[in-house]
Amino acid sequence: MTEGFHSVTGKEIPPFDQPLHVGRPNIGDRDKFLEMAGAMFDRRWLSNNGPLLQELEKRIAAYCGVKHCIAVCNGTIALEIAIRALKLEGEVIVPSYTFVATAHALHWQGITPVFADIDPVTHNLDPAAVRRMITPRTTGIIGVHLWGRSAPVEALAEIAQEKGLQLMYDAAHAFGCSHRGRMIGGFGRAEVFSFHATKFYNTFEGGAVVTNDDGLAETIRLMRNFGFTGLDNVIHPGTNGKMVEICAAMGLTNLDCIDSVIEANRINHALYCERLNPMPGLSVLPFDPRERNNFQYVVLEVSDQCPAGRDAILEALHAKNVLARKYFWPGCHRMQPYRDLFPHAGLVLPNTVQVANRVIVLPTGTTLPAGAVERIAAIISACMGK
Ligand code: T4K
Repeated sequence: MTEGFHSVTGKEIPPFDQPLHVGRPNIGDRDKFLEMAGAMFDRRWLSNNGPLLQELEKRIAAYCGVKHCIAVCNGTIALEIAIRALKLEGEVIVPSYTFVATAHALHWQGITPVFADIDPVTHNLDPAAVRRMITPRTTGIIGVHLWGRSAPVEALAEIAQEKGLQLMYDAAHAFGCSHRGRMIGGFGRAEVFSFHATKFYNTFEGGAVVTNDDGLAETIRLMRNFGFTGLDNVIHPGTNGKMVEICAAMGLTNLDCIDSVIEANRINHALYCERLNPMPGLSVLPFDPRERNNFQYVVLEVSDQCPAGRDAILEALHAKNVLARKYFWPGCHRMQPYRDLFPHAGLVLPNTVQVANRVIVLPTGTTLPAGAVERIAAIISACMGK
């Protein structure tokens, strides 16, 4: 069948006028934002623990039900600071099926990321695989709540406790999500959010470490600002991880509309499920309706039963200006420097390899034009020859 020809309607599907990106930013009330920006200019207080930052940290901590939120300039620095604050060293177990920042945040600090396989159904770390990767050099585990669906937190806590390992989470995808009714943010010793522009909730660039541990929070606050306490007194090694006031203003603006963004994502996700799940070999990753979800990622899995391959579908979508993504292909273990450091890692990561070869992430969010999901589904249907 000709690519782009829709067999049900018999009509050629036109390409979208504008590219549909995965991760188009959601932006709240511009007037509110500009008002805050104006007040910030009047105060001439642009960074360094300003009033907007302090308000944002309080609101995020309350939203997640945790004692401390330390907002920083991006999610990667948040990971690096948390890793250092937990004194991780040697080897740390992480999934390979994640954004490369999870692994880089370790490698950047001279720590070896050891990749454990995932559960092919949940896409999250498989606790049995984590156990298999523990060596005498292992000091910790970083779980990732991939796609905003919680990692196996009870099983990982049990392993960490039994083996004397630190446990923290890369919760970059999971702001606004819950596990068994408890908000993500309070698991492990610390959790890290990303508020990058492409996340469903953004502060332009930004991130945060959240924790219920008073001592850890104090250390992380010091580390974020070169270890300064007072004007001339440096009492800890540190870096510059500060979130600036204009980012905090964006964060406060976007917190006010977070529920409507989630609702737009939920509706898109439900419609994608309705349109794509009946097609042979296709399934959209579900979210547990008993939990709070942000529905940020619409993850389409293309199985062997599908008449069209994953890459053929992706190509057809791109041809119509739908810039769907192959997140997180091919897995961190196939990216540099890990590809050279661990050339045979794939042998112990069969589920990672399989899932990374099956997934397409589709566009969602408040900017998706009306009727876009139906058109995207029609493009996919047509390229399958259905
Ligand atoms: N851990 C995990 C599990 C993560 O997923 C991430 C980040 C991190 C840690 C690190 O957090 P940060 O340090 O980033 O705060 C994107 C994002 O850059 C990255 O933040 C995110 N994960 C990852 C999943 O996706 P790319 O390189 O795939 O896409 P990018 O940034 O080029 O944006 C995608 C598309 O979105 C663009 O083609 C165009 C569109 N876009 C992008 C921006 C920035 C816009 O329309 N407007 C924009 O302002 O990484």
